Amino acid sequence: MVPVMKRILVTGATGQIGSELVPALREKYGRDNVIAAGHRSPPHKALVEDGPYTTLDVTEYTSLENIVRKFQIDTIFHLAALLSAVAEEKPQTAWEVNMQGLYNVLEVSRENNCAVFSPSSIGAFGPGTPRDNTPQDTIQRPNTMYGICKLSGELLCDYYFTRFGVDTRGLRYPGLISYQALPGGGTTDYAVEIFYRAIQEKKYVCFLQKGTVLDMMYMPDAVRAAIELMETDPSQLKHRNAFNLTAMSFAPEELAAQIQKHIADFSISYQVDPVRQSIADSWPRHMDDRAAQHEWGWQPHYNLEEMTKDMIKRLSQKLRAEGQNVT
Ligand code: AKB
Repeated sequence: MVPVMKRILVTGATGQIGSELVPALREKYGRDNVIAAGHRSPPHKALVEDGPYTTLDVTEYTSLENIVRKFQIDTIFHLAALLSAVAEEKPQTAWEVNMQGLYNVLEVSRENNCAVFSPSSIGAFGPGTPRDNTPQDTIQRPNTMYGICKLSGELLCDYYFTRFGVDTRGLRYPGLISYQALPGGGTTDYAVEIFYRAIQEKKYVCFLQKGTVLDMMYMPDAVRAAIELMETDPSQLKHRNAFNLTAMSFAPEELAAQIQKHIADFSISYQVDPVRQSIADSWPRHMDDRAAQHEWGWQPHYNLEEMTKDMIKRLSQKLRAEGQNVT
């Protein structure tokens, strides 16, 4: 039976994915049925004006439980987490937020009969994983705190499904590119920063070296994937936590070349950050996402060319509307 989401909680709602997932869910399920929860006061007025907003620290079980009960939540999109580079700087905080937060969400969902969407990442793989056409089921020995949390999270979600019947589902997201909110602390952030610098200064200093190919996706596809997965009849799903997902793969110089088609005098140079470079070198270049295609019909809409065109257009509009400099 196709699941019905009536009352939805989105944790990490002010983050890169949340800022676009919340409006998409509100459009589909009604503004009052999607409760946005962020760790801090909302950065965009729209989050509060367009529907319910609450502050929440996901490491506090009782606060989470109170919200779930107060709003009679039946589905949680659990996005609150530290990204890879920040997690390497603060591994203890990353474990606390990423693992305790997920554990609390799963426990509250077991007690209150909620379905859970929990994003995994290319970070759940490691240096021993095949980097090209990375299989759905393969070696996973991540060597970063972020990756260890993502892999443990996949396993914990599997456990809550098989042991307690909690309807857990997840995706292994590649690097995500978007114009609304900045990612803040990931290894793939360069692919967002580059657009800001290209539009505002026509030059960008990249912290990953030339030739570093990584899997990537444009945010409208990432948001649609999360909603489509949660709307799928559970009897179709074999790989619940978590599906490989991809849309495009490129190295920094390939993205720069696409940008140059729109901003001819844009230039890229390189100043490598060894921490983020070594994280990137342990991640897949291109995942095999046939399980997602076969089990729930996944298809991306944006490739590198289409994403670049749309990003430049929409980010330029956004920056102009904010009164910021656009060259
Ligand atoms: C990061 O770079 O940490 C994230 C990810 C790929 O999970 N964008």
